[in-house]
Amino acid sequence: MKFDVLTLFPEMFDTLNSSIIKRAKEKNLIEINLINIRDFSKDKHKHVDDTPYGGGAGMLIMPDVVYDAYNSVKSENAKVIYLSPKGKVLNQNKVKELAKSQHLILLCGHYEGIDQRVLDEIVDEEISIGDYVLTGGELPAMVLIDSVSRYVEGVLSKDSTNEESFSESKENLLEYPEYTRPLEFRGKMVPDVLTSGNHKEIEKWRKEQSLITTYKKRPELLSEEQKKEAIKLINKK
Ligand code: 4GY
Repeated sequence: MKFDVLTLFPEMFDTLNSSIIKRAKEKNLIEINLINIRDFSKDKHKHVDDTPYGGGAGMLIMPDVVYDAYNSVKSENAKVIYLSPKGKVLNQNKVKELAKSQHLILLCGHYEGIDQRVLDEIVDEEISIGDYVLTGGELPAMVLIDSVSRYVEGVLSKDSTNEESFSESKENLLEYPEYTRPLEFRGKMVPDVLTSGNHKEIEKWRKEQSLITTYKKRPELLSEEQKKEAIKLINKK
């Protein structure tokens, strides 16, 4: 999977040189190319922005430089995504869908944004990572790269993809609580069932805990049926 990122601040993406994403790049499972929009400036002072027609605060990135940056990376099967608070809010289903693409071009705005004409010309999809305003599209682009890369074959261990299929795709529930050594921490014990060796019981307990956790923290994720079930489980204790 190839990500081409059009940005004025490529150095912000240094943070993708750690951990799982670093390893995915080293294994050539994903490729992340950073294209500095400033390299496509039309003047010797490397200007890329100008004041908005009609007045108002701040600067806008000019359309021609963005268009030329796009033309330097475009491909037949590429999907162009603009990260912006006006977009549809990203969720796990959208992440999975994007992971099927071979080539994503991520356009990052900064300052007051980008001239609308080039957005209308090249953008296939506008995506937001949540209803709040950032200083640029770079952090959202990194969020998208990170979340999508997890679905690229080989990036996660087989184990984690299996584990996940329960809480993410089977029922869309939150994760159950997990415990490791020591067996006792500040007077609190690890739940008995987890040390019982009874794998059927452990699976049942985890399923119940997922439902209870989701009910307590994010009840809006549950159907009426699931909420009734959660209440039953909570009263059982
Ligand atoms: N939220 N989700 C977001 C954002 C900042 C000016 C356009 C968000 O995706 N992007 O807040 N972006 C703005 C800054 C240019 C992007």
